[in-house]
Amino acid sequence: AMLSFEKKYRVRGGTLLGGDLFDFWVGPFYVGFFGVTTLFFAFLGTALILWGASQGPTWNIWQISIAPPDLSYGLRFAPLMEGGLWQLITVCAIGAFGSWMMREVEICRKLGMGFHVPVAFGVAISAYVTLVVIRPVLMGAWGHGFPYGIYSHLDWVSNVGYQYLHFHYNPAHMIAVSFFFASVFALSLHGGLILSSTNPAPGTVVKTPEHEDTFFRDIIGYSIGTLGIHRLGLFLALAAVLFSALCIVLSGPFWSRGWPEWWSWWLNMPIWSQWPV
Ligand code: BCL
Ligand code: UQ1
Repeated sequence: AMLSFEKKYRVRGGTLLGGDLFDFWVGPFYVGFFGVTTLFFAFLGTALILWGASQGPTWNIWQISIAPPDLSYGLRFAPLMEGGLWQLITVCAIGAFGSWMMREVEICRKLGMGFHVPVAFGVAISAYVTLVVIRPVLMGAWGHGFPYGIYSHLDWVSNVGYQYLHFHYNPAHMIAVSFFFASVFALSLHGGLILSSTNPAPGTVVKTPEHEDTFFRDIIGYSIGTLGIHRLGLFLALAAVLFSALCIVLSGPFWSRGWPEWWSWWLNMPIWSQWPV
C-alpha cells in the first residue's frame, strides 16, 4: 500500500535512458532502465561466483575464493578457470555498481534534489576500480587485482602491505586512516548529540538545535551547526576513500620500494643532510 506522503514523491520523468518504458515502481522500489541493468549484472555476477565456487575445492564460506589470472597473462583474457571468471565477475561488479549509481542519479532528478548521494557512491566505486582496473593496468597485469573471497582478500591486503615492508609508512595511507578515524569520531559526536536531544529526561520535551549548538559551545567553544556537521561528515568520508585510492595506486606504479625508505627525503634535506652524525 502507498503511504500518505508517497503519492507526492512518485513523480514521472527524470529518466536518462529508456524514457517512460521503465519508469515505474515494483512495490516500494523504483525500477528504471538502470534498475534493470543493476539486476542483470548483480544476478549474473553472483551466479558466476556461485558457479566458480562449485568448481573450487571448498564450500567453506570463509575459504571460497575466485582469484585473478596469473601475472603471466598480463593484460590479456584468461581461460575461465584460470582467472577468466574473475575478469567476468569484475565486469559484472563494475556494471552493477555503475548502474546502481545511475539509478541514484535518476531518482535525484525525479525528486529535484542534489547529486551528493550518487557522487559519494561514485567515490566508493572509484576506490574499487582503482584496486581492480587502474592499478593492475598501470602495473601491466590483471593478476595485481585482489581475489574475491573473504579470507583471500585479507591475505592479499597483508601480502601487498608487507611487499612494501611497512604500509603504515605510506603517507597517503596515513592520511586516509586519519580521515577514516576523524569521520567515525564526527559521526559518534553527531549520533550522541542527536540521541541526547531526542531522548530528554522523563517528563521533559525534545530539545532543539539551539540546545545542540549550546552544548558544543559550552564544551569546546564552537558549534559547526546542524547542516555543517553533515557537510563535514561527507567531506571526511570522501577524503578518506580518495586518499585510500591514492595510497594503493602509488604502491607499485609510482613507488616500488619499501615505504619506510620513502621518508629518506626527510633525512636527505640539505639543511641537515651534511651534518656529521
Ligand atoms: Mg591498510 C587499504 C586502513 C593497516 C595494507 N587500509 C586500506 C584502506 C584504509 C586502510 C585506509 C581501506 C579502505 C578503503 O579503501 O575504502 N590499514 C587501515 C588501518 C590499519 C591498516 C585503519 C591499521 O593498522 C589500524 N594496511 C594496514 C597494514 C597493511 C595494510 C599495515 C597490511 C599488512 N591497506 C593495505 C593495503 C591496502 C590497504 C595493501 C589497500 O589496498 C586498501 C586501500 O587503500 O584500497 C583502496 C575504499 C572502499 C572500497 C574499496 C569499497 C568499495 C565498495 C563498492 C563500490 C560497493 C560494494 C557493494 C557490495 C558488494 C554490495 C553489498 C550488498 C549488500 C546487500 C548491501
Ligand atoms: C555540532 O556543532 C552540531 O551543531 C549543532 C551538530 O549538529 C547536530 C553535531 O552533530 C556536532 C557533532 C557538532 C560538533 C562538531 C564539531 C566539529 C565542533
